[in-house]
Amino acid sequence: MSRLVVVSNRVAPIKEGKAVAGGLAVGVFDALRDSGGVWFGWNGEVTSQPKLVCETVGSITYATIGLNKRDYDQYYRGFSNATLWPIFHYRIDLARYNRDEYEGYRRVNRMLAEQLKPLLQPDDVLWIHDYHLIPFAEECRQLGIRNRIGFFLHIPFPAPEILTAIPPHNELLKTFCSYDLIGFQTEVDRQAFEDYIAREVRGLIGADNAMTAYGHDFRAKHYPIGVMPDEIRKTAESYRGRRNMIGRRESGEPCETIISVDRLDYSKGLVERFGAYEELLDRFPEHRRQVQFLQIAPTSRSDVKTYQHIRQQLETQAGHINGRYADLDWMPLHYLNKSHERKILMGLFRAARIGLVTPLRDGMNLVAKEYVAAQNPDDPGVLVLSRFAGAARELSSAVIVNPYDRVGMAEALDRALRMPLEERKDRYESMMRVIRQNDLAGWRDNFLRDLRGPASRPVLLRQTPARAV
Ligand code: ADQ
Repeated sequence: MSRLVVVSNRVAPIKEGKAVAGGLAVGVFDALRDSGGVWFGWNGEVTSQPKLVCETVGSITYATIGLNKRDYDQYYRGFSNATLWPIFHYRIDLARYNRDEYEGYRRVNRMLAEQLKPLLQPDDVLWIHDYHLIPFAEECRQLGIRNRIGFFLHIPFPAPEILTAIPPHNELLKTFCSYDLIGFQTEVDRQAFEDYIAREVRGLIGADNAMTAYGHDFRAKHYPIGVMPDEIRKTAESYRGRRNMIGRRESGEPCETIISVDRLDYSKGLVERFGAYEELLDRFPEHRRQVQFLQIAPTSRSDVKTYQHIRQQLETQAGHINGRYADLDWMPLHYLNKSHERKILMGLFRAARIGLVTPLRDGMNLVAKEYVAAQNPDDPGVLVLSRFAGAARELSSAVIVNPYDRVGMAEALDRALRMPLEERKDRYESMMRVIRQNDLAGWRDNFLRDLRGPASRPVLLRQTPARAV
């Protein structure tokens, strides 16, 4: 079978057993470990003389390179994280556009394609990940690379009305169509992409997920990313460490735990979530001293301005909630910015009565699936899940909430805290069926099978007139 070459913005400094924050890193690492191959991308360092370094650990060769300061500012901090990330998460209000940054983004994609070219073998299959690398295939094609190239978007794909706020959207989407296969998390994302192709560029939409646009034939399909449920359950069962801090107050009296684990990001809805928890304590005084909320949120992108702002906001809110409600032997909110080892997280998930996952927008959200997979089947906790997480499309047996509805979320938490065992089990079993069906191996295998499969020319089904842009 042909070798797999994975390209992602960041190649995590992963050695077996090390903590990994970030869903992409977890998914890709597990996929490559099983099949072997090359993982190529940025090593996370900013340096004046970037140099490609190859290191083989187990079955994976890590080929990494640094970025110079200008590239880091324009490609990473700029166009990727201050333009694409907010807009793809429906936050036009937080986005900025700067033409130099866009040019830096294109330049780094070109440089990365040039660096990768000498490492490639003719029958390698390339799998490119996420929004930092949308033009990567186009750059490869211009260098004469003819390998199959697929792309998976881990974040949402916005509706055309939102996407067109990016001034060079047309040029950007033109490069997107150079892939042989484009994967999305949900059917909603794929449909938004199809709408753009059909309405904005008069592309052709064919049967079997085939499309033609800008003179390229490709497929676009959804592949919901999953987790490895058996491994999670085993890890969660075997973890004995700090679990005692959960489920008890300092005095030793029982206390239910609500847990949330996210990268500290405005798309994850932490501010709204803290507000909902305060509302719960306010509106349902019977839960005071009976419940604690553990929010683990390691900082990310802390040199991007909007991230500094949300961090300050959360510190103020956490101080306010604890100042208002805490007692000598009860801390209502534990707010930790530290990253944690996976086995600790899984153990904490299992011990917590509620998994509270309430992003304002999220491509999928692996924490939601991990929380469910970590539960004890005989006494499972309850997943409270935002309707705006991709995971809500699959996990419809969670308690689904709207993260903009503070009182509605407080009521959902109250309901989850009171939920009888039989209902908890029913919901858990139904979610586990889906999690098993669409696990991480399935996600990878389905994507790679389609990428390696025959390319087909699209059959015209519908073509709509172009709109004025
Ligand atoms: P992320 O936005 O990073 O990923 P998510 O899907 O929740 O979000 O993945 C986070 C992963 O990192 C989980 O596996 C979690 O266990 C781990 N993690 C989080 N906090 C941690 C901590 N403190 N310590 C250790 N590990 C931690 C992007 C998209 C998502 C999409 C994923 C995968 O934004 O929507 O689900 O990619 O495609």
